[in-house]
Order: sequence, then C-alpha cells, then structure tokens
Amino acid sequence: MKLSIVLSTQPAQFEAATFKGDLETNLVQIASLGYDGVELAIRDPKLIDLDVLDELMRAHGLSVPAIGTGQAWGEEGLSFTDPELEIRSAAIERIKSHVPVASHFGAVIIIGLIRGIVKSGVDHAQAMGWIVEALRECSDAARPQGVRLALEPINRYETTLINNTTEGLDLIERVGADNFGLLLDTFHMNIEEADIEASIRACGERIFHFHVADSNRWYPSAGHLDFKSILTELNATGYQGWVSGEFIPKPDAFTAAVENINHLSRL
Ligand code: LER
Ligand code: MN
Repeated sequence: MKLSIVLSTQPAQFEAATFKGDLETNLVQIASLGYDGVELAIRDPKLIDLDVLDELMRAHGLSVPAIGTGQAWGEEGLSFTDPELEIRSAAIERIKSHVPVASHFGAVIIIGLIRGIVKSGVDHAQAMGWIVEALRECSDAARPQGVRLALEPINRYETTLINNTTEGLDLIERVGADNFGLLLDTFHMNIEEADIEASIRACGERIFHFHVADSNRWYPSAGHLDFKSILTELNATGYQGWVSGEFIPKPDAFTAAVENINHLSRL
C-alpha cells in the first residue's frame, strides 16, 4: 500500500489540507516520516513552477499520485455548474490546464468541489447535464496524455451534486469515458454510504484514488471507522493505487501524519 498525504502549494482555506505553509519544510517532514508521495492541492497550475516542483520531489524521493483542484472553487468560485457560461468555461479550462502537470507526475486529476453546488435559478437536472458535458470534455483532453480523472462523491453538507457512490457510478455511465473514475473518501463515505465495504466492492476497478480520514475528519484511529476492514476490502478489489491522508491538521500536521502512518502500517 503506497501512502501519500495532502499538501497545498498555496495558502488555502480548506480545513483538511493537512499540510500548508512552507513547501520544502513540509516535504522534509513528510519524507522523514516514510510517506511515498504527496497529493498536491494546486489552485492554478499557472502559480507553480513545474521544474522547481519536480526538482523538490526528486530531492525528497516523493511521488505525486494525485492533484487536488478544489481550491479553484474554494478560493475563486469556479465551477462546472455556475449559471454563468463564462465561469463554467473557466472551470473546464482550469481542469484542462492541470493535464500537463498530471501527465508529468503520472497523477490522477481530482474532481471535487469544482463540480459546484446547485445555485439559485438552476435545477439539479440542468446542473448534472453541465457536469456530464464538462467531464466528457475534460476526459477527452486528458486521454491523449494518459491522464485519468477521479470524481469524489462529497457529503450532503458541502454539495447536493453526487453525494454517494451510487450517484458516482451512475455518472460514470453517463460520461462514458474510460479514463474517468472515482475517488472515494472515508470521511464522506461515513456520512453517505449505508455500508462502506459494500460500496467499495461495488466501485471495484473504477476506484482511481482513495482518501482516508476518520469519522471526525481527524487522522485514522482518532474516530470510530474500522480501517482494517475498509483497507482489506479496498485491497480485495485489486486496487493498485494510493491511500492518501486528507485530514484536519490536529493536534498539528506533523503529529496527525505520524499517527496516520503508524495506524495504517500496523493494519
Ligand atoms: C476534498 O478531497 C474533499 O474531501 C472535500 O471535502 C472538499 O470540500
Ligand atoms: Mn477528500
């Protein structure tokens, strides 16, 4: 099982971006703990220097299994479902602009809250139609570069658009792209799935990436989820990807990262 942890390359409001702040200091800490990679939360690829980033990853022996894109929503309000065409188009272009970075690192592009929320004046079916169109366009742009996209079902308190794995699998059918799959996050699954293990089984080979946080969104072992059972089920699907820690940096990022790797390694 390859372990990574979420690190933001820019200041971010998102609470569960475990590591924020000075990039190199964080990479030194993450590598020293035995992590194999970092999941980079990148607001806008224009804000990073890919050569510098690549050099840093090499220097610390870290891979980049996934790129989080949600800050374009959280910090800038871009989404696939905004009533304004210009904003929807900007969201699609932003996702496409991650493709060269993802291709460089062999990373999955995460589609989280950039899908948006149902805004007033828009109905749910219209919003879903926009999401399908956007994902077809982005998957088509990513495929020639060998890049995959993973949509994350997100709990009802953050959006009403694709909250659970059943809706995620339906969306996969509608989009109809071989390089489009799901990112499962145990924090959201704990809220939305009737049976976490059964949902993992149902998603099977469409699981492209995996986030771990406990029921309270602290590091695994701080809440009441059974990670032994969850990861056994994930493994049984034949999943060859990464298990990425995305939890609140409490009591602090370093301690949370230590507790996570200790707990998961014991299982
Ligand atoms: C991002 O991976 C996530 O899990 C969401 O809660 C972001 O809002
Ligand atoms: Mn997540």
